[in-house]
Amino acid sequence: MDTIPIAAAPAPHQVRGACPHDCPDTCSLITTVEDGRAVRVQGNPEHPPTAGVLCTKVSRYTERTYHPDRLLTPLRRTGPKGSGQFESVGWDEALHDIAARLSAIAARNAEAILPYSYAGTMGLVQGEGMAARFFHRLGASLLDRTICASAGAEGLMYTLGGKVGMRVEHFAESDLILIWGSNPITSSVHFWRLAQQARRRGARLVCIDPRRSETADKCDEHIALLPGTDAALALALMHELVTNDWLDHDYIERHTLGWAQLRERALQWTPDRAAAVCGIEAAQIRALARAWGTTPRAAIRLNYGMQRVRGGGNAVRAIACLPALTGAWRHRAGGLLLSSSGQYPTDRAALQRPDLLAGRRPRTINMSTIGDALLAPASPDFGPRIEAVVVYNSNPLAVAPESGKVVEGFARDDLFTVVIEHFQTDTADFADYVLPATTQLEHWDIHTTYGHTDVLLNRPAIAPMGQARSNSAVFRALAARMGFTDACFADDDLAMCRQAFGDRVSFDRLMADGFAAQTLPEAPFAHGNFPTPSGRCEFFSERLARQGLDGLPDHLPNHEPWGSSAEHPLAMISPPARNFMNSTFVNVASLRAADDRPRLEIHPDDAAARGIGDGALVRVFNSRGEHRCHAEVTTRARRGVVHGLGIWWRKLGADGTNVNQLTSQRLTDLGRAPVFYDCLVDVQPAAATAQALPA
Ligand SMILES: Nc1nc2c(c(=O)[nH]1)N[C@H]1C(S)=C(S)[C@@H](COP(=O)(O)OP(=O)(O)OC[C@H]3O[C@@H](n4cnc5c(=O)[nH]c(N)nc54)[C@H](O)[C@@H]3O)O[C@H]1N2
Ligand SMILES: Nc1nc2c(c(=O)[nH]1)N[C@H]1C(S)=C(S)[C@@H](COP(=O)(O)OP(=O)(O)OC[C@H]3O[C@@H](n4cnc5c(=O)[nH]c(N)nc54)[C@H](O)[C@@H]3O)O[C@H]1N2
Ligand code: SF4
Ligand SMILES: [Mo]
Repeated sequence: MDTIPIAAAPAPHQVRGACPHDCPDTCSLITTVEDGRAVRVQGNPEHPPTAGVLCTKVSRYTERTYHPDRLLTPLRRTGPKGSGQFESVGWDEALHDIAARLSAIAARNAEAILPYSYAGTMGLVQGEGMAARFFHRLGASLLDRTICASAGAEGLMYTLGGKVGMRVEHFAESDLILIWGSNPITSSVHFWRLAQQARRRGARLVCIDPRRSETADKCDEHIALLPGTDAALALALMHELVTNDWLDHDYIERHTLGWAQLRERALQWTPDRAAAVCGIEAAQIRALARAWGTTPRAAIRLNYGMQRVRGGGNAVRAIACLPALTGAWRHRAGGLLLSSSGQYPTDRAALQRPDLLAGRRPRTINMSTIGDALLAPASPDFGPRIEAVVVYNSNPLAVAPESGKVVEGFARDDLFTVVIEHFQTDTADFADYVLPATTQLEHWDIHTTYGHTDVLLNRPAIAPMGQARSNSAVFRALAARMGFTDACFADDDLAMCRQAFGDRVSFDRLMADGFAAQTLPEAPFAHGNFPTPSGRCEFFSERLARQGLDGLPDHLPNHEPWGSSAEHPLAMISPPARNFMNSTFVNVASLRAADDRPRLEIHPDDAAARGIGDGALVRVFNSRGEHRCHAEVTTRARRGVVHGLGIWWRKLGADGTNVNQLTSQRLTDLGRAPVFYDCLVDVQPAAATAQALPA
């Protein structure tokens, strides 16, 4: 049974929580506490999407929580930026100094202050809850949180009307599942469970991914296209649907917009043309089209892996048209799911209080180009130079593109940086103050997800470690120091959990069970009703056309298309590693035992052509930089494409860099998102390079 007073609980007991990580599965957690110490974190068997199972990472959550390197006191920098030299200080002193520094900057121009945060926790309270109130009241620059999903989100918004789609549980009843740009065995293991249920019933699973991922290994078919060519594939599938008349004319007529135009575009994409662009066989495209066109309960699990390229938004648009063409949406086990997060009645205004801006309209800084932003001088276009950054729930030194510039920006001596963290990350090394944060076992929060559609409540299981405070407690204290007296700064975390949904979700149920399911339609678009302006699936988007953009989806070649550079002939993608969560968990010993050093997967032919043996130290390079890691010679890589898995901590790598040393700050077609997987490089044995250097 759950208990609220933590220290008072004598006997071993269990506390219900929610996994905070940026994973579509958002599991319901059960933490066993003995003598005030969390001894086990397990999946809640009563929560259907969790089904009693957690991934390897989070089943090690106690190891991370009680890690000997947990930050337990506030720290003030004593050495040069980046050196990692700090001294312990008291909260009073730290908060006093930080408030004074921020107040002084705000007195000149609050827009010179920037929050930087992402999804270290996906909680609505410890994410953009009290923090948003604080920065709104301050009038700081706004942050455009584009680093993960905004290209796909916009693509979906223009086509289907929002982050909406199939209910994930119904994939178990599908007869054909395209796992497109996703490696669920790594990144969404509960979806994989559903796909296997479908398969046991006879479903066919097709994986569309340049990499022969762990998931591709286990599917019936793998289509290993070149990175950034998904729209070409989708358009050629449409070509086949048209020429073979595998179309649901009634559905198209009643529930879609712009079919005549899309049909014409699709007819330009013969399988042969697309095959040449995608680097695959035309026969594979024809077979896939036949399967999609002749299977009523056909479903696509699309994921964000395919939208981290220049044309990512258009690619999502093209793929999102496929279920409407064949009327797959008529069935609850047909359609598409990229994200379910648009299906919550969240009261963001109550949580984040944008009204505290009081008419001010601060500029917006794109988090995906933080390197350039930190280096930008004041100008009429840009506004004031950034003078202070407050980082929480993110590790930009490791995760943001073109890290050479990000490091240069954070190294500025005239930049005041506060990092709220669990650990001394690469980013924390550049802070003026590091403040210790609580983990999910130590604070309240409330969660939506982007996979299933339940709401989850997270209760604290143990007392905060050391002097750690929750993000909201830190921003509450800073607000007080800065003289913000608005009543909302007195709300405690539990009150904020209640505000997130008001009466729209039963808080009693959340308190009792830890989760609450929403009542939603089984087959949301069986009869149209898309949340677009027209209520239809918009093949042609007037909204895009009005912005002077193509109203139809198209294939937009990468910024750095494969084959376009003799100097950098390899395309590099850098998808998640199974045992890490972005850069989180990289410092957890038991997880690193399985993934002991940064690797680059490379095809045997590409390796042989460069004299690279398995396990060799290599330099991966392009015009933006160089990163050293160890080669893994493997047919997981197709010829011409290399994979740098996982977002390593820079300081744990061979030369103090990670793959983002190579990625660019260019953006996607829609959503202003980064293009992590649109990146050309070459690779050489590191030793050979050393010999080639002049004596
Ligand atoms: N274990 C683990 N789980 C995670 C994460 C993690 O770091 N580790 N990260 C979490 C986060 S933040 C997110 S956003 C989600 C991401 O979840 P997904 O988007 O499902 O990401 P991945 O599972 O990495 O799958 C991406 C796949 O896309 C492939 N890919 C790369 N480029 C292309 C392309 O151009 N076209 C196609 N078709 N495929 C391409 C990659 O090879 C990879 O196998 O996962 C979450 N879950
Ligand atoms: N090359 C390459 N780069 C990528 C990607 C890729 O596939 N390839 N993926 C991109 C994607 S999809 C994403 S989402 C981003 C992820 O980028 P981030 O959201 O920055 O993710 P993490 O690296 O996990 O860093 C989260 C940090 O938040 C901290 N944290 C966790 N909980 C709390 C809390 O309650 N309070 C505070 N104060 N801190 C907390 C953790 O300790 C951790 O250091 O990375 C992007 N970068
Ligand atoms: S990371 Fe994903 S699979 Fe693992 S416990 Fe959290 S929600 Fe579940
Ligand atoms: Mo992400």
